[in-house]
Amino acid sequence: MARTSAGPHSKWWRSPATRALAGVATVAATAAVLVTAPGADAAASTLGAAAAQSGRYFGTAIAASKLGNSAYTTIAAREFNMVTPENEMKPDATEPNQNQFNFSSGDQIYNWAVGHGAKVRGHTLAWHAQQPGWMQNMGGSSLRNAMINHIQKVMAHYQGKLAYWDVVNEAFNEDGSRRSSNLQSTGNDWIEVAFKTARAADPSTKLCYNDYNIDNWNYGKTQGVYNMVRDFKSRGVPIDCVGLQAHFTGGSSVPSNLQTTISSFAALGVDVALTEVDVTNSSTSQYAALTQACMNVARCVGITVWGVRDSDSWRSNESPLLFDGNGNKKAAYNSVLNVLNSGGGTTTTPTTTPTDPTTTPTTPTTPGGGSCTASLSAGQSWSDRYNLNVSVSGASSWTVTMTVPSPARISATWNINATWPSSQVLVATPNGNGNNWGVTIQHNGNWNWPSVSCSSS
Ligand code: 9MR
Repeated sequence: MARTSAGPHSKWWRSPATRALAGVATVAATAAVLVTAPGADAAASTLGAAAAQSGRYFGTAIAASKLGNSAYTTIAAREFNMVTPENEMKPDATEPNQNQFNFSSGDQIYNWAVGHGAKVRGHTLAWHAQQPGWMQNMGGSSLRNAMINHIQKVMAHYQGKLAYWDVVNEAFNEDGSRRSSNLQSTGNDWIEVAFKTARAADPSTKLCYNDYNIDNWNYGKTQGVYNMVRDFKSRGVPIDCVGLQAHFTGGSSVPSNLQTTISSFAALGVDVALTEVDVTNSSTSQYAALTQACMNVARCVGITVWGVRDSDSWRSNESPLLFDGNGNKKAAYNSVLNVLNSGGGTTTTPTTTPTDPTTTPTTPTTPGGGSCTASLSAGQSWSDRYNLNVSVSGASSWTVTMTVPSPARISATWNINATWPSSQVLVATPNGNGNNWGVTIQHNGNWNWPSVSCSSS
């Protein structure tokens, strides 16, 4: 069955810059230009549509228990195009007994979201809180193994379906040191083990670290997380995104250097998102400021508010969301919508064009007396990624090994059984549905096609 993780039907992915460039196939390839974000499009009337004008999403946390409430679902379906399950994909929900999994509530939210044209952000796989009772009492290698098994099984269930996964949540102290927890006590490498496990379990989804109080660039915790991400990037530990929860409630407020924090993380080569936004009494200026900070950084991919109406908030006494308890739009709603509609300031967009690469790395081989050929042809391309179609001929039982040139990586596959010896190497075998299949490749600046070899048996 064909599938992509973020295919052409995505309603938030393609930016106006991408659309503009798509018809200009011969722009010089390597320079970067400053592209003024939109303003030309007519103003959009929902948060999701307004964010989509710049290729971003606008999301909310959804609770499965409220999906029967039509006042709630009417707003949620109309306004948001990214959904985070508020509690339903957390370890206590998905693995209530060891190695016995329950995806009913998580699936309910997933199905509701995709049924309403939204994507889903998985939240969360490894966390010191909301662990099931059996896990809370564990330590050492048995906990390490249980964490690995949890990540593998939960990600397998949602394989190819989620846009992002919060792999690790809230693992740092306020001073930038690691938070002590049973997971931390299994060894300082537990976070990178979690990310490596996650990449192998589902290479099609983006893997995020998520935390609160990492919005202020001058704060110890922000620096601690930044240093971890920088270290992971330098050592090739897979990480694709950082989530700033951005809870500006409980006494905190939007720092003036929020944009510096976002752009500093982005400069490490990760997506950045504001993942759990709420603001005490819905200050219009603070909502506008946080939205503008995201809009001003090309790689700030979206904003999620932590609930639909004030009455849905975990801090409802602070009335921190964009709709009141009766479902009316608040002043902060309009301030966010206006910023989304007026576009960012000036964003840097690479102009490497989606021209078709010129190499033709079809590599027939004849091991074991058999023979097969894997032929590549260009599929759709976007500013950040492209599809390749693969057609195998000469054998019905084959193994194709595909190696993408660093720093490109394969982010989705369809119509094959896939294994991943490394994040750069895909081994494909037939899934019983013919010999035509494909991949999506995040080029990360390298448009050269992968090399392939085919062996038959
Ligand atoms: O909103 C969630 C609330 O319903 C739960 O009771 C709580 C339990 O820990 O988790 C809340 O969501 C948290 C999120 O998962 C991680 N960041 C902080 C959020 C607010 O506490």
